[in-house]
Amino acid sequence: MKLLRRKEGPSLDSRLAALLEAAELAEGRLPEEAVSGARAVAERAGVRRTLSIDHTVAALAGATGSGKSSLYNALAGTDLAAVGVVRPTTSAAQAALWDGEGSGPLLDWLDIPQRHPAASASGLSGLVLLDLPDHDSIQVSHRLEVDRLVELVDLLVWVVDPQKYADAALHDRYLRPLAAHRGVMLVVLNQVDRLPDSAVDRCLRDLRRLLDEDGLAGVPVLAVSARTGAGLAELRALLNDRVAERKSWSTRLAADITTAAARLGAPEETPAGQAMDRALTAALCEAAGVPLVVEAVAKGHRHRAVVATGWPVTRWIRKLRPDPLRRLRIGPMAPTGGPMGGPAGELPPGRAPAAPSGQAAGSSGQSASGQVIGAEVVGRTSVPAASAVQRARVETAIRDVGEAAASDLPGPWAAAVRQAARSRSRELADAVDRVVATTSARATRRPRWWRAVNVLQWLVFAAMLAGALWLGGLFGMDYLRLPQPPLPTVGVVPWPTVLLVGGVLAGVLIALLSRLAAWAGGRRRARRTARALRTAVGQVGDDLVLAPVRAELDRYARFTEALTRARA
Ligand SMILES: Nc1nc2c(ncn2[C@@H]2O[C@H](COP(=O)(O)OP(=O)(O)OP(=O)(O)O)[C@@H](O)[C@H]2O)c(=O)[nH]1
Ligand SMILES: [Mg+2]
Repeated sequence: MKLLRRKEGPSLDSRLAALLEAAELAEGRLPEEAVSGARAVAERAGVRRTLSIDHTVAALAGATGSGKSSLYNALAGTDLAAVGVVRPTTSAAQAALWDGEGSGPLLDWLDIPQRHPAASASGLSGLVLLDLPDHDSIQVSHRLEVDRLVELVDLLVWVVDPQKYADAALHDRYLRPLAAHRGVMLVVLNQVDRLPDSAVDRCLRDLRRLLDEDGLAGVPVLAVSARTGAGLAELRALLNDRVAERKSWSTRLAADITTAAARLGAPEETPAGQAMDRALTAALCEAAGVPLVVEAVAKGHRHRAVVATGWPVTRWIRKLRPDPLRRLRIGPMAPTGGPMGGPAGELPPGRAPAAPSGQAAGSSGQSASGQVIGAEVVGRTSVPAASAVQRARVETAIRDVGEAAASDLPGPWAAAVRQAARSRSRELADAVDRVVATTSARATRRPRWWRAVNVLQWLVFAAMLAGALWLGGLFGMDYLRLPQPPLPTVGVVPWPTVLLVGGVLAGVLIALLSRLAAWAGGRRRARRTARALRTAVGQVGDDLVLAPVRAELDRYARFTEALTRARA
């Protein structure tokens, strides 16, 4: 008769490893008692397996007066335990040993100093039978002792009597929570000699029904009498089977793992991460002043084009005006190489706050915390700080990312995911500003044709100057009434006039054409920069918001995977 069959499946080792892994991953996410409970199970299992597995520890547990000690004596074949009329009688657990050699360390671990060899020679070799105090005791120490040992023993024999078998204390506190341990449980209805024969069956049926309701279907129930010895042979045979199998210890540990894993949660499908990055990128771009920067890229390009290719006579006027992009401290001339980091004071792109520590000390008007409002700081662009509305939009986008990712997760994990979305938001302002500075600085590269046009402008300017000087010379000679030298002409127009007027017209024309080209070029650059900025800012959002969320989702996926392995 093999009532106790261990399911084929992953080994205890791999299930234990999986449970520990799940506990580790759940650390800080799930209630501490569930996590530490799982760790305790793993630890207990680790110890139990190093102790004698040739011995099976069975505990007689039950209410006071149910007859545990009487049954213990009956099985042991000698009066080892005191049986009393004054309740409760047994106050400390004691052990009866059948071939107890080598069980010392096991009993030390169980912390049971009272050990006696059993007198009966009726098989049961390897059984360590414990007589426990009562679980429903008025003595708290009894209850604690029972609870401690119920957690450790290999086999639980619940002893009930016809009066108290339906006791709520037994069913609510012990039997139902131990439903996963039904493979290592027996229930003994003792004192059946006190019932008329017809009532025994009725009593057994009722007890069976209660046990089924507790989730303990399949747990053997035996009717015995410690006094008359009725049913004791069956009980002995059942115990003998379990002891001979030498499997109760591992079945018990497996049930412990199942219970601990269930306390950690049910493994669920990991939801697919949803892409909320579009809204986040848009909000970050707005807050970082990307539209402003893009406009400045176009204007800056035109500005520099005019300075480089404009008519030399008038281009200096343009030089007096500042470069729109450099005014934002963006570009190769801007000190972008400086220290960029530093703590961002507020949530999203409050540019301007955060002074790198180096500057914080020197400048005036800065608080001790290093917050500088409105001050220009080397290494940061001077794009105006994000407005409250823009910051709120970023916060909303971050929250949406967290909510979307957390939507299908169980409570504590959802909270962890939401927290992950926010975890690095303080770094966003700095990081976004940095990529805005570096990405848009690339738009300040000067096209090669500017240089060619510039050379051409100066050649035309030289021709114009030559014409002017030539005409000036002719004017001077005329003034001094000197004879006029012969004048070369183009058609009827003299050469110096051609040079002067042609130079002016050509210079202005070249400047106008260049301006047209620069206008188109500026637009092209602005478009390209806008794209590059969206990509770069999107990457920052990905690194600082989505990546932590992905990491947490991945952690949850690994957790459920470990939990599934632990439960197998
Ligand atoms: N009629 C009858 N009386 C029994 C039987 N088993 C035990 N008793 C009596 O019930 C009383 C209690 O028995 P114990 O063995 O001390 O009960 P216990 O469960 O060890 O009680 P605690 O140590 O207080 O938890 C004693 O008077 C026993 O003689 C039985 O099978 N039939
Ligand atoms: Mg007793």
